Amino acid sequence: MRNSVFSNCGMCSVRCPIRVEVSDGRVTWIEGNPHIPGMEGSLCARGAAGIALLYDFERLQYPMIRTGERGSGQFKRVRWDEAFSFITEAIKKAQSQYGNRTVALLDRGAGLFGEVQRLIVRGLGSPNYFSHDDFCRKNVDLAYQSLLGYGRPEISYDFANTKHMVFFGRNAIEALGVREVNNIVKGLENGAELTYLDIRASKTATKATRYFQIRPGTDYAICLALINIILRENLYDRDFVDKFILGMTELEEFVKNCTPQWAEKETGIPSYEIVNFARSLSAAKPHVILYPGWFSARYMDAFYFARSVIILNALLGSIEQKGGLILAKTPKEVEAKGLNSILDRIPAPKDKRVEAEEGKGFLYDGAGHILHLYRAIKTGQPYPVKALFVVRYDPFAGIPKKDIEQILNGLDLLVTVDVNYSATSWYADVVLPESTYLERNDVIGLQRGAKPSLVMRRQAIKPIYDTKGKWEITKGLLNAYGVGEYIPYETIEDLWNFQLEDTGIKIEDFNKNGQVSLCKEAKMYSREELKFKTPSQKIEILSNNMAEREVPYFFDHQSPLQPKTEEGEFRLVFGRMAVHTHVQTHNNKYLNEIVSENELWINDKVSSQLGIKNGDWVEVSSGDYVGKIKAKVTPFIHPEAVFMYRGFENEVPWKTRSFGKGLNEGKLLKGAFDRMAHGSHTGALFENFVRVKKA
Ligand SMILES: Nc1nc2c(c(=O)[nH]1)N[C@H]1C(S)=C(S)[C@@H](COP(=O)(O)OP(=O)(O)OC[C@H]3O[C@@H](n4cnc5c(=O)[nH]c(N)nc54)[C@H](O)[C@@H]3O)O[C@H]1N2
Ligand SMILES: Nc1nc2c(c(=O)[nH]1)N[C@H]1C(S)=C(S)[C@@H](COP(=O)(O)OP(=O)(O)OC[C@H]3O[C@@H](n4cnc5c(=O)[nH]c(N)nc54)[C@H](O)[C@@H]3O)O[C@H]1N2
Ligand code: SF4
Ligand SMILES: [Mo]
Repeated sequence: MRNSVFSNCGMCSVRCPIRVEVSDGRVTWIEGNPHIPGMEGSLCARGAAGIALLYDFERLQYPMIRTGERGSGQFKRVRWDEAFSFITEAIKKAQSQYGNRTVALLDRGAGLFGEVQRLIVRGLGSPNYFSHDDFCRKNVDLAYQSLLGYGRPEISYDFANTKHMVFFGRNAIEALGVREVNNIVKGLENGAELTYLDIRASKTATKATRYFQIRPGTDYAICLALINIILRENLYDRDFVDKFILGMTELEEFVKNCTPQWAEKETGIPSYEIVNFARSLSAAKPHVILYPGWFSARYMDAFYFARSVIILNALLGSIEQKGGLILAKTPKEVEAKGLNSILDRIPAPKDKRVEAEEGKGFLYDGAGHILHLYRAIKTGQPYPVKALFVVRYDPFAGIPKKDIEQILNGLDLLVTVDVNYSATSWYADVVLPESTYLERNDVIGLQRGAKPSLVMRRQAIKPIYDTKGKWEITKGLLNAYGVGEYIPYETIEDLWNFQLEDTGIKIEDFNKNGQVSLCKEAKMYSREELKFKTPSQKIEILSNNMAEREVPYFFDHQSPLQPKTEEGEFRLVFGRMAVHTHVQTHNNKYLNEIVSENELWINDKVSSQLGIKNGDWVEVSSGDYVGKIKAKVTPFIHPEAVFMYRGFENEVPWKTRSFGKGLNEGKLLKGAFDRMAHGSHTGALFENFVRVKKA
């Protein structure tokens, strides 16, 4: 028997709509959902390799409790009820000593189906929900919130209709989401320009109209210069600026010395190029997109950099504009009723989150700051966090051993919920195996955008091993803890029906293609109707929110430290590759066959001074850690930096295909997990220097 299931990919957090073919109970084919615009049947390599994850013997198969020392890899198989009671007992013990708030949950991210993870922590009476965003998109998110009152997930980019797109190290062609890439390509085919700035020529550079090899850590300087030129030469959209932007006088004053000549010294990009760039942006306005990036936890000034990019969009009038940035509409704004929230059924805890106890000078939101969480675990300040759940996230795969040890020393209980043998699971006290995305149902999610829709991830086949879906794990945990009434649903259909109550939408409505739109046409506001979600309903350069948290509105660009390259010192930079998702796919049978090791990109001129040739083994060191990797000598990287693709050198022997292959960039990040970026307290992962020498 053969049937088709519409669902969502789970091989990365983009969650592309997919069609899954099942023949005689086996998944035989996955493709992009042909009914969804932008997908048109396409899928990336990782999405296609979902079948290899499903049928992988080297993934989690049953719940486990640790029996040996942490890190010994000794576990015993247990029943689910045993695992839940063990966890409950440990949590009650910790809470009786330190209060309910001593429990925290660290989540890869809320995303489409993320409400469930929040239920665990709230159900256990703690406010301490954290997402991984601090090492990913948080600066962009906080910057959008400060200026527009909208968060990053509420902004979409109309690449297909733009005239000029600008990517600052946004390597969209490799670090990809399928729909986004398809739309970028459509835009290029329609004649759009692409200006790309990166310290190295990535695959995206090969598609660019204009590529600038920028000096690492200086994107903020070029943005300030662009603002300077746009204001000085009156290149902005006066109508938009007059209607919406508050703080123009202060902005003008702030950028007055940020001339193109000054920016040339900082960035290495000729001043006339910067001037021409500003003029070409203005010529294409308002159909321009300056993309403030996705992974933005790179440099100490990343929050202010993200603000400057959003300000540039505003000056060019590209917000809520065809071919520009588009604001998400709530169900109410499109005259529909949204999903009922399960979270709202659970009383909000009265305790304050960890960082809410940490005074002012930085922004935060409901997804917390990981670095504050780590500090609370390590030092007990502002209060002890003793029990940690880590869900769909593998933080220990990307940080130095010493940081792992300090975190473990502070914890009485570490529980992981994963599908794979993650590095973090290796050290956990209890490991809870989730069913893969092809074997489970998830709660219904809201896909935001100008045309919001509801999305359902459906089980294609029954779980192969003794694993559960996230909502079942949550229900089991809360039951064992004695608060089962928070999730009173016996089946996923009961839960979906609760979510859909009064929406006029039924479960069967998802049968056709897996999604239900909440309106017929995309909704866009005209400039007469447009209001922002800030207190003033305008774009607040002088942000009320920042004033309240005592965060300065402006921040001077600081020239980045110069490594002594002649002595083999470099800034360490890393990124994603098209065929892998971070760490999680390196052991995937298909993807591992395609790429199983990384190399170190190093500039050809510098490498010749150091006697390093293409293909040589080199030693890369940071503090007392030394790793080995092969050199890729190339003119296509800035001389101050070395680069590697991330996530290699898996240390968990359970995963035999990827064990020990390549080099892990995370081990080289000494001190990075104690460093907090200006204004946002996010990570700043590219502020590390390493030594490179021939091995
Ligand atoms: N295939 C694949 N796609 C993915 C992911 C994945 O794991 N695999 N992960 C997803 C996730 S979670 C994220 S956060 C996004 C990340 O999306 P991106 O941020 O686009 O991806 P990265 O690979 O981190 O890109 C980093 C680029 O920044 C450059 N860079 C370093 N320093 C500077 C600098 O000072 N200035 C400029 N202009 N560039 C600099 C690096 O050379 C590199 O090319 O990708 C998403 N998409
Ligand atoms: N050193 C270093 N640190 C980084 C980065 C870096 O480049 N280098 N990048 C930062 C960024 S931008 C990001 S987004 C993060 C990414 O870091 P991670 O989120 O840790 O990266 P992934 O490899 O995607 O791992 C996610 C975990 O989720 C598990 N998983 C996959 N599918 C499922 C599922 O369906 N259910 C459950 N329960 N688990 C699942 C995987 O097995 C894996 O253990 O790292 C951040 N930190
Ligand atoms: S971008 Fe690729 S891996 Fe990510 S959800 Fe889409 S198909 Fe899956
Ligand atoms: Mo990310």
